[in-house]
Amino acid sequence: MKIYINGKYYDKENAKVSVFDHGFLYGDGVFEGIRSYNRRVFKLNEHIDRLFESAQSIMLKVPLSKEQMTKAVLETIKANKLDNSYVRLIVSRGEGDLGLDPRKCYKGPSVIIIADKIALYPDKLYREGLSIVTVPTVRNLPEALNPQIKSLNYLNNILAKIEAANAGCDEAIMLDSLGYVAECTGDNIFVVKNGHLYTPPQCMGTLRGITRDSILEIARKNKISAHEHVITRHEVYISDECFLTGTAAEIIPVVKVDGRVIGTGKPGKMTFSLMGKFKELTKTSGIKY
Ligand code: PXG
Repeated sequence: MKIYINGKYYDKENAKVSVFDHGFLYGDGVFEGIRSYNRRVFKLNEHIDRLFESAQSIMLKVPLSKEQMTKAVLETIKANKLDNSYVRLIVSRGEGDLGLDPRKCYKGPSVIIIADKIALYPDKLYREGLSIVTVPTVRNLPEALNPQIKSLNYLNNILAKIEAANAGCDEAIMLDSLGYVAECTGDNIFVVKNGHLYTPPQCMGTLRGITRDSILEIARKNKISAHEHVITRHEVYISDECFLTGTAAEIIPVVKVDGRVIGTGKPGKMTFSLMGKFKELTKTSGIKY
């Protein structure tokens, strides 16, 4: 495996950053998770744009231009000879001292690109659906640490993941501070009711997921009525279908929430149809390498 660190490639054993890097000490940095399918990087421009937006919000100057970053991602995937891949793109504040002050990170931010594979769930769960729970940890408040920022500090989501595991589940619904459904730990959530598709708006402490946007785009193209609308737990419980979207998980059906069986207890027609259309989109779009 060849890992990109600040313009050079290292083997996995030698791909190291300093323990004084503020990404490690404080989670001070930003990241993206990106997939490629059949030698095409899916929504690469959208991921690069979101990375730069996260960086802008935390006043982190990305040491590469968007064009250079795009090239570095494509070259790292090629260097690893991967036709299908999962890429982790990281920009950390860089090496500083033990204090919080990012002004002391004199060497400047580090760029790290790892191209690997990922399979979050076994195939069976994509056919049969997940059982998930609502957890006590509330999603970060937008006025504190906005969920639009994909920061290296994912403790909010990791706590929710631990609480899901404690309940015997693989994923968790996180609520916002008002008690509305925000999203899951690493995925956005959709419900289907009477043929209409609903997902929480991004103002509800919800990351504007790129897979989520792809589903809304597919819905629009296929004349499926889709709404960004506040959702309560009740509306999830009484939905006909429910599914999650994310780059790592892709589209995965949900068949049980907090012990309530969703719809028939099997993944629904709309979910399977959108899974198929999403697969098609990943095959036919994206930047070639
Ligand atoms: N919400 C959150 C909180 C995320 O972290 C998504 C939604 C989906 O966004 P995209 O743009 O990928 O459709 C994410 C991204 C994991 C893992 O191991 C998941 C993400 C990032 C890193 C790890 O599940 N999901």
